[in-house]
Amino acid sequence: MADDPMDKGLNRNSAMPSRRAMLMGTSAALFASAGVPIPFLDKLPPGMRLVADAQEASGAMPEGKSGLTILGDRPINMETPPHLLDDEVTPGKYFFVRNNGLPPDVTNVTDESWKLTVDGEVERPLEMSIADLKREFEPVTLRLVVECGGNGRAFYRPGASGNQWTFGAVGCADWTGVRVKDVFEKAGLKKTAIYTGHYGADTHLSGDPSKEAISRGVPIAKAMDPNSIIAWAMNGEDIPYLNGYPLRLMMPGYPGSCSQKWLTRIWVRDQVHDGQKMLGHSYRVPKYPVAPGTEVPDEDMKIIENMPIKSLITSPQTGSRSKLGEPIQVRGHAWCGEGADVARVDVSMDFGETWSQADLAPAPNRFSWQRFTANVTPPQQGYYEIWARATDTNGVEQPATTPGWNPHGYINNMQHRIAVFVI
Ligand SMILES: Nc1nc2c(c(=O)[nH]1)N[C@H]1C(S)=C(S)[C@@H](COP(=O)(O)O)O[C@H]1N2
Ligand SMILES: [Mo]
Repeated sequence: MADDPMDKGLNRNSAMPSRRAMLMGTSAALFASAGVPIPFLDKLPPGMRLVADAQEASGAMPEGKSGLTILGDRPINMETPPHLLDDEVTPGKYFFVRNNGLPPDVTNVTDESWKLTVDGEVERPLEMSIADLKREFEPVTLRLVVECGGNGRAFYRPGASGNQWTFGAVGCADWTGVRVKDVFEKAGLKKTAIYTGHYGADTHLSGDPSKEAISRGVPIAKAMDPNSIIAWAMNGEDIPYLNGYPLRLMMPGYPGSCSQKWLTRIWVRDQVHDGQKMLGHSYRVPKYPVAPGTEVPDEDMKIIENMPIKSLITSPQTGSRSKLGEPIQVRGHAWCGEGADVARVDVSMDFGETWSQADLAPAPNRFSWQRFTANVTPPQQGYYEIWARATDTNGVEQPATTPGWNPHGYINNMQHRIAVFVI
């Protein structure tokens, strides 16, 4: 035989997995030895592995949450399996949770009792209840993405410490609140105002009350963006407890860490905020590309601002089956930070050899994710991977594998890949 199937990992007739399959990892070996063909295997770029089956959720699910994958319980961190993010608007029960400390006691909180302070470089420091916010400013509802800066950390090599987020530290909901800008205009920003510093009511893991769990900030221009809001509702209801009830900031397009939960204070600063997790290597990446594993000095790190172009396949669920000849409808979302919009999404079923353009629904407002849909019809039975690749209006597209390595594994916007079996 001229074309030796062993070389393609399609080892139908032997109990032994082919060498190529073994080199590519256990899943390929498994499929090949079980006699499942992998029709486009010869297109799989060298060094890439087949997608492993979906992770199962484990541990006790906190009240109000469902189906999430628990990464840790002190502090509690949970990500959402991609197929549970299929809704246009992520329901509260599926919204991921990223906590740096211990959530506050909010049992007796009311709209009158919860107070927000705005102070620092302002003419008139304010202390307002949620009732005051609702009364004094125009309410707005915006559909906004929250994505953790560390989403995708699990895929960097060498790995970084911290939560091993895969794809699901992201969600998109309808948030209702008031513009930070309107509140700042009431307080009157001084000319010296250049940055914000955010504080929440959660406590440091050590229990030390003088320490913050996290206190991040943004440049004043970002805070003054009309899409930056102080929100008291998510999807028309109270914000879920673990997502910041009763009040949180939303700084969409920036790493999720800028969207302070259980918000109690915005300190307007005359310098770049130096709160907990603003300095050192926290939420920072090297100013220049570095080789994987490089130790980067603090002064060569810069603060992450806009999040990169990204997409997620939310249907079908990875590992699912479909019938030969029936088109598979591929659905998902695409989003990006400031400075660009989503221009297009393409999908591939042959390990990135060829791509077809998906339909892209318009966004209801800036910083929402956008639905994409495409049909693919695999040509024969077997194992396939569906890959999605979003491109922004600057022509920047998602990389096939991890982008530039950085010490803490931030802003990984590599393409999402799912496995499907055609039977
Ligand atoms: N008060 C407070 N706000 C916080 C955090 C926190 O630990 N405490 N985590 C931040 C981080 S790192 C992220 S990614 C988002 C996650 O929002 P979510 O838990 O609602 O999904 O909240 C941010 N706001
Ligand atoms: Mo985060």
